[in-house]
Amino acid sequence: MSATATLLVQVSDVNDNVPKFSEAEYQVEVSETESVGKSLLTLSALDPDEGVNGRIRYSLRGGEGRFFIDPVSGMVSVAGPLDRETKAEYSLLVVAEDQGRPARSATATLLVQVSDVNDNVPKFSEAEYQVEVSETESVGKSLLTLSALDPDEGVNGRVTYNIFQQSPSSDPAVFELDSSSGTLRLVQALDHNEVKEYSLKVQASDGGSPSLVGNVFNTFGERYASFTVGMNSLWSLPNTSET
Ligand SMILES: [Ca+2]
Ligand SMILES: [Ca+2]
Ligand SMILES: [Ca+2]
Ligand SMILES: [Ca+2]
Repeated sequence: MSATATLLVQVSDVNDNVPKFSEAEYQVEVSETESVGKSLLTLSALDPDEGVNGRIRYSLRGGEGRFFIDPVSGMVSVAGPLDRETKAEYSLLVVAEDQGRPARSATATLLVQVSDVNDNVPKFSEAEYQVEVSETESVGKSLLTLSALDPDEGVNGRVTYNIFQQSPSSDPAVFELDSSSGTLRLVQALDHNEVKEYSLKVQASDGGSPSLVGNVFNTFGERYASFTVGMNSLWSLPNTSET
């Protein structure tokens, strides 16, 4: 008599493979005005093990909640508002972990560069400047240097100045504003009998396209520097005895 029996030998998979990213470091650029939910790139790691031993789940470390990775697909997207002026670069750690027991994991670096958008209007250091000038002040004299700040990058933050409005008006010009330095100069002799006070509206524009300037939206008061030039009367001095 003999009997046969079938012996089934099952070779069970051992979680002996660590997930492997296609790159050690990934880079991506995103505009600072990109909307939440926008997909940036898909990261992928491979794990040749079977079943749960090869089933990868992705996660992110760092990034201050501004980025999200889909745990299954590895797609990275924007999860919060960005501002290049606050933070221009994020370095995140991406983790790929299989579901074996124990689990094995690998990491890669994801560098996110936040690119600039011209989203800041030049802002004057003061809402109003005042200067008093003697009517005998010599032509060519620098009266004041205005300064407006614009934290954007490159031309988006390069400020130029001009006189937007002057009251009362004058022809030829009494004042000249250096467009790049913001220095206001006297270019005509003053006469206190004619005009006692000039009021200038000065504008600061950046070099972005389109350029952001202060002449359209009155609600942003800080875009203007209302500029008053008051003149001393020197009537009490000798040689200015008119009237
Ligand atoms: Ca594995
Ligand atoms: Ca910004
Ligand atoms: Ca700007
Ligand atoms: Ca900006």
